[in-house]
Amino acid sequence: MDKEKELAHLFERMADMLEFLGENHYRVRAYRRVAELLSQLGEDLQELLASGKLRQMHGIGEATLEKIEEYLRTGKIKAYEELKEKVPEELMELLEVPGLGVKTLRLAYDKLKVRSKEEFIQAVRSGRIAFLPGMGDKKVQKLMRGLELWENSKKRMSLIQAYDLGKALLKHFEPLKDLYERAELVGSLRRRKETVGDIDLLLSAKRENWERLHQHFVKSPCEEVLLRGETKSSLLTQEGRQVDLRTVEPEQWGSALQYFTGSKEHNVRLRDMARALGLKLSEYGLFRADTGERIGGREEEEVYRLLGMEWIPPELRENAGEIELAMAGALPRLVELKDIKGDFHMHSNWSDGANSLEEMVQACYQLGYQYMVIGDHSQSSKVANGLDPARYREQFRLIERLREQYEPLGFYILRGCEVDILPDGSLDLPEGFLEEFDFVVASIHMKLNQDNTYRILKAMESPYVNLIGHPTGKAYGSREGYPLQMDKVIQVAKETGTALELNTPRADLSPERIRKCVEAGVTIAVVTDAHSVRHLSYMELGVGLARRGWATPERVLNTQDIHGIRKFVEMKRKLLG
Ligand code: DGT
Ligand code: CA
Ligand code: CA
Ligand code: ZN
Repeated sequence: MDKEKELAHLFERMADMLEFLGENHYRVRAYRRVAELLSQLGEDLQELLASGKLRQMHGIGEATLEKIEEYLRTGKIKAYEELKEKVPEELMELLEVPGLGVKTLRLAYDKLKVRSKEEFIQAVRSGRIAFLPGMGDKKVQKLMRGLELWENSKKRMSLIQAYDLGKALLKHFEPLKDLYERAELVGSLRRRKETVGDIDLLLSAKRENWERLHQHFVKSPCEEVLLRGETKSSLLTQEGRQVDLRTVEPEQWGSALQYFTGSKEHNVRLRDMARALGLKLSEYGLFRADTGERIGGREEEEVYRLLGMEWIPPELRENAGEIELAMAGALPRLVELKDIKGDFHMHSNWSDGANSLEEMVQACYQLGYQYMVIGDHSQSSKVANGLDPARYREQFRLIERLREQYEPLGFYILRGCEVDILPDGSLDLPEGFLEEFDFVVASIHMKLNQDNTYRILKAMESPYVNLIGHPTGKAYGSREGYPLQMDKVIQVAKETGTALELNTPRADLSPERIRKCVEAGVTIAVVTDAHSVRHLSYMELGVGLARRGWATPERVLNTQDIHGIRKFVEMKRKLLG
């Protein structure tokens, strides 16, 4: 599909450039129409060309056909190359800025001698843009906001942000559920990538309903509608995030789901394999290359099966060895949300959480867990209202009372803490006191700019530390994490029977590092680090991140029942005590 896309983009660009040059608007419109047609063909371009169907499409004239053929033959379009000599192409990128049109751009070019993106942004920020005719205060402000949104949209969002946005989108479509068969968030969000560029929603529906679905989509609260088509629409949310909607026929569901889930690398590999089998795979289905006969595509499993492999979980689709294993029927059984029996890291309003301990307990129980560890901060974390031993003891009494209520229901509340690892590697609570907890998480919260390997190694030597919280110090969006000798951490974690944390909101522990832990036989714990009841439900994303690291149930502490957890704690105490 790549050629069609590139071509659509070229025609759109040419339309912009022609408009910029003051070309008559019928001609400009004709180019835009071609771009739109190309971006939603519904069939392979080469085939449409060969069969003569393209020629018959309304809006495709001789000159256009020539350009398309020229591009397919040479990879270039001469008319486009010529336009590029007359118009600074990079200025055209600015047309993505909400509220900025060709007219303003042209004025800035003529009157302010703006020749590049940077110069334009500079002209807006410095206020020079206000000298253009017709540029009132309101318009300048709108442009400033537009630029901000645009720059924001170039940044990637966190998995959690994307998930929340995606869920809201699915909800937006619920009232229309009679108009479509299936709906799924696809792209990097379905693959549970730790950062997401844009949100992709796929709907399968009868063709006669597409129009209404797209209509409903562009009516959702948004900043700007970027594209409104028959198969694809895009919009920019009020936070400046792009959302794409695609509609397909019910019988295309499987192949479209496969295609739009990606990754691109995985798809390219898969298409090559199809070709080697004499088949052709696209978002429209799986076809015989010679006769064009359609042999499948309604279900995703079917697509993989017809290519001679097991269905591959979306989190693994990065062309990182998963295809070979799927061919051999040897994919690992990955951890799943339904394997998860508890959460080890969360905060209540005893420290910096938003909800009471009672509320956190109730929420965990309702999630169907068998146990939970409450882990409020220790005393050194002053900003987080950390607890000293006296307050922890007070909390223990409350836990005692709650246990009377919950244990008969088969739900276990473990006394825990998130104890600070101090700069010298010692712990923020005395060993004698740590012994009173059922489960201890130890984390670094200060001096984040140095190699902190020694602190983590020392903390793991304590018989009472069961889990190293956010071991790499990574915080989404703000910090990359401190230098860390991961191999040493893995080795000592294994020797001491200490688990390493996969912290969901921070996406701490990259897939590569999880894979290393899994291979080394180190236990990881997936936690939500919830600071409110709502955060607890992000466990699903934590599990997704673990799956991206090929984590199997045996390697994930949360898959063990309460006896397993107690044994895990006891073993370490015996080993090092
Ligand atoms: P993102 O949005 O940057 O986090 O990453 P994705 O993977 O969601 O990428 P996106 O939104 O551009 O496209 C969604 C999926 O559609 C992508 O994972 C694979 C498929 N796709 C998009 N463009 C192409 C393409 O040019 N070639 C192939 N083979 N697949 C594509
Ligand atoms: Ca995407
Ligand atoms: Ca997209
Ligand atoms: Zn922490």
